[in-house]
Amino acid sequence: AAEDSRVLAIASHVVSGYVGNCVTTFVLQVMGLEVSPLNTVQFSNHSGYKQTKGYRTTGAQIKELYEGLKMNGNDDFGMLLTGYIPGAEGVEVVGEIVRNLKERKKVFWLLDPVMGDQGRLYVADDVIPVYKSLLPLADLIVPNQFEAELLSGVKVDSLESLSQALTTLHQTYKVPHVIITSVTFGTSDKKMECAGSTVTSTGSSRKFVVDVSIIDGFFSGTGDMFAALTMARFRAEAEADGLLGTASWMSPDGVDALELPLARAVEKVLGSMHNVLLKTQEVRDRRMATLRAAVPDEALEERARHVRLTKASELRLVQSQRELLDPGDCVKAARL
Ligand code: PXL
Repeated sequence: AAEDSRVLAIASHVVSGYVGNCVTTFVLQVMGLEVSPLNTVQFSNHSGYKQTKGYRTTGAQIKELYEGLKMNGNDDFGMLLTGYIPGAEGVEVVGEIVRNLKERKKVFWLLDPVMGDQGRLYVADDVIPVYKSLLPLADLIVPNQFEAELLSGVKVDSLESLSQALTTLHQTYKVPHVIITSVTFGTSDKKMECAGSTVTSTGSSRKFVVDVSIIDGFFSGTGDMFAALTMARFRAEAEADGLLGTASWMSPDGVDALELPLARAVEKVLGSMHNVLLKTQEVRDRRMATLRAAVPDEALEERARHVRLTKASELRLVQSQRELLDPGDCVKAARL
């Protein structure tokens, strides 16, 4: 049904550039889904620039916007995608919204528990217990390595501990689908792992892992691109398997890990992301060559040098519509 393809996207907004809902909205629309962005912050640009202006949406303001949606019957969402929410009261309100939506109809919640990366927290400490309390409401969570460790208590430093973290996340929070999006074991700077799993009706899980090649540079918004593409691709694969009307799009018992809709979706997501990032890198390198020919790095203050590189590294989403739509077939999952 048409309304099942409407997505409520709760994440940040930037006036210039691409992170949060600026990524999610474009990606989901290109993929043919209706999206309603509810912005948790409005900043001039993302935090990678190291200088920014703007303001946060309060918990009360998020609630007010949701009340307005309900008032006009514009709350008929089939899916909910949540990303960066800066404070605990905002996360609590999002929990109330999810409960309210799920009481009335089946809604699929893809929760990106945005808390930090590479050992560093970028939300307030008190956000962690709130996310932990809400995880049992989620259908799919997409933590990065740091967030997966924080939520599971498992130190992820090998394929075995990666598999254990997936099991622990399923068992602790009763989440049917989990993807740990970017894992490095410190042994290579060329490769990372993306691992996922779905629980079966008997409670065990089937797991897969994908090798991802790292593209040099620093890109913001890649987690948001991953979540939005995963929403669109997982929905399409679940629909192909006739699972859309079922609880959490759960596959029947006995499906091989590599035949899971989640695994097929992740292969396509990572295929597209690789090609979007290659294009982004190419454009960045061309721009930087031009900029440096006019004004060499040495002629600039450190801050100006950083800002121009950060700007040149913005995701080239508008230029990558083909890459989003055509994932190629180079990325293959393996059983974990
Ligand atoms: O997901 C990346 C992101 C989201 N929202 C804001 C950000 C960033 C990354 O820099 O600054 C506001």
